Amino acid sequence: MTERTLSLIKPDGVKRDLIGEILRFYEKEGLKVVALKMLRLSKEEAKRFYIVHKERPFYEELTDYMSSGPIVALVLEGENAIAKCRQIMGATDPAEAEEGTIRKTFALSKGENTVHGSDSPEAAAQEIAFFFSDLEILAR
Ligand code: FUP
Repeated sequence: MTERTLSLIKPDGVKRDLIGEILRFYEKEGLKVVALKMLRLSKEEAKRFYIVHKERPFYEELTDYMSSGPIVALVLEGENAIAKCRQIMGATDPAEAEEGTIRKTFALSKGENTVHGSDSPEAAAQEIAFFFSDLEILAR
């Protein structure tokens, strides 16, 4: 099934000039970039994006970090894009991520873990709409 998912290159990834390498991880596995932009989230926007984690002890730290510098938002399209993107990213904690994944290769810690990817069709739809209008998503 062709799906779309939302991925972010987080501040640590942009800061270390990993945008190109991260796009390669996705593109070489057949995920197509159908929308892409660079932006910086305000603290309030980061809190809204991660609202599902509002009760978690790391919410403040996470949203401070996510608003600390530019990020890249992208919509990826392909067969089983949601699961495939998460497989390419690897586990949240780089210490637990499989060899060859983005997080195993680049992540600095469980918090500064370089990329985000939607975890369900519902999250993907909501997260894509958070960053992009329909007009900004291109047919390929
Ligand atoms: P993931 O879906 O792999 O991005 O992971 P989660 O949705 O569980 O967590 C979202 C973000 O919260 C992670 F990317 C980093 C941050 N986080 C922490 O900082 N500490 C934790 O213990 C868990 C998550």
